[in-house]
Amino acid sequence: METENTDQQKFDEQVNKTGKLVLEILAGVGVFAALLMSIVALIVSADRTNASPASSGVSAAAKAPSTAPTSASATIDHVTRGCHVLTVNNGAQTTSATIHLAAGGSLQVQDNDVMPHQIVRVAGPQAQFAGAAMTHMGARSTVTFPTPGTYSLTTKAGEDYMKGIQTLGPDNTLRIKVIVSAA
Ligand SMILES: [Cu+2]
Repeated sequence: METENTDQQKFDEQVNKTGKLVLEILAGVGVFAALLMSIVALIVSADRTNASPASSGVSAAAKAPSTAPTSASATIDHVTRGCHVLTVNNGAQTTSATIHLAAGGSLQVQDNDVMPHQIVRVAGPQAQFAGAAMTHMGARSTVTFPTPGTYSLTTKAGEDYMKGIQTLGPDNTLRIKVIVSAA
């Protein structure tokens, strides 16, 4: 009996231990699972909190790489030597200018010269011209650049509006290079 009892007790103890162990494992798994879930929940919520400014930032970020402006202005002015020069964005007078724009951006040109100028594209993607033939002093044209790329523009000058205008040297050829980056 005594041994039987002991055996029984041992068996019971063993069952208890095993049972406890199983319970402990289950509890452990449960705690682990709960931890895992809360970690997942944290990650998800972290992602969401990151995502909302990021997703609203995406459009801004997509536009951000292109810090290029969406518009530029140039004037064609009369000078004695070479007859005409360019002034871009109120900068220095030049015969050859480089302009940076974002895709979809536009360049407005005003012809203040004593002769007409027609603005033409000599290289690069297709550009949209409005009022390209500037046929009076103060005439304006707008060139819009829909796609990224490098556009080369020049002007075809016409005859002086009035007689007797003296200039020195051959007439300048005006060149405008427009580098258009993705919007
Ligand atoms: Cu001129």
